[in-house]
Amino acid sequence: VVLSTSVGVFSSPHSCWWRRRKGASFHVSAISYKKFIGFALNEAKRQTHLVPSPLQEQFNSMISVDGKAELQMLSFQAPKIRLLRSMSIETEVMQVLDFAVFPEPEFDVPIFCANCFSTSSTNIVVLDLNPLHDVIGRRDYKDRYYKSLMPLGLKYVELLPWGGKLTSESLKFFSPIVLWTRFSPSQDRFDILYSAFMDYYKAWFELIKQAVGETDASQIMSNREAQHRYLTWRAEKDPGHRMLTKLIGERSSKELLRNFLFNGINELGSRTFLDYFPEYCCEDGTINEKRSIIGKSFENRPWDKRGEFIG
Ligand code: BLA
Repeated sequence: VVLSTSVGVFSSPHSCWWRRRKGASFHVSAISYKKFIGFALNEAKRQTHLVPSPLQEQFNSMISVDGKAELQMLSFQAPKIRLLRSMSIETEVMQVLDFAVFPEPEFDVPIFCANCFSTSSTNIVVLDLNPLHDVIGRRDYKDRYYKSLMPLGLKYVELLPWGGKLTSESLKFFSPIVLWTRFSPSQDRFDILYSAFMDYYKAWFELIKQAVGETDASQIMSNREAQHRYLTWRAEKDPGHRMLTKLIGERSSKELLRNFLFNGINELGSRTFLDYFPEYCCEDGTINEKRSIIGKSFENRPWDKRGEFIG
């Protein structure tokens, strides 16, 4: 099963039929994130010893309720890597990529995060090495992982402008090099996005390669809790939920979110969403369904060129 899926992924970079020919206009239906996945798996295989995750058997491929969309899931593990997983969705009108790599709790290395949502009218993208710990309060952590990456971030920040206001709570999960952008379909932008994806991914592998595993139990615990908090946030409030529920129904979508996309929720900790984010508690003790309590903010990029938070 893994093989057949991978073959599909790997065959696509060789058949770049969508590539721009001189004078040809850009057809949105031609967008595909398959080459992103193909690159990511090849690069990971070059860098480390990937083996299929036990999750692969359960989460492989799904067809949407209306029969029009296929969801493809791939998952692996490797030394230092708890989970490397991908979900892509392709329909006639929409293409989605949700790609993430989570380190083992011995490492406080950031989480690789690429989320792209494309239709014929827009592309919504978050590409980042999401910090595990607070980069606004903990300068040591920020400097350790992001100082040397600022030039890379700045290069793409100029090419992929800030996407405008967003759920304010999301910001503490983002790093000073986050690429949060929206753009209308264009081959040039799509090429820039692919290049950014490759560069950020390679940068992430550099970080994990150099990282030395923590041996102090309380540090490991703190990494574990930080990752659990991140997973808990995304499994509950990620902007893709509504679309996933529409595609595969509420039950399957919950299952996909908790057991595949944000796997680790049941293993890395036992605190609940409301333990981490009590401001979402309704009077009757349930979780407020709003995505944001504070509201949307940050019309402009809230970091300066040195990566200082100015929001
Ligand atoms: C929109 N996706 C967004 C937005 C963000 C993200 C910031 C803008 C809306 C907002 O402000 O919340 C992405 N937010 C993230 C990420 C983190 C975060 C990656 O906090 C990490 C910490 N997006 C997906 C998938 C789908 C998807 C899988 O990743 C669909 C299956 C869809 N994202 C999607 C859609 C929108 C969106 C439809 C626009 C709708 C909206 O603004 O709510």
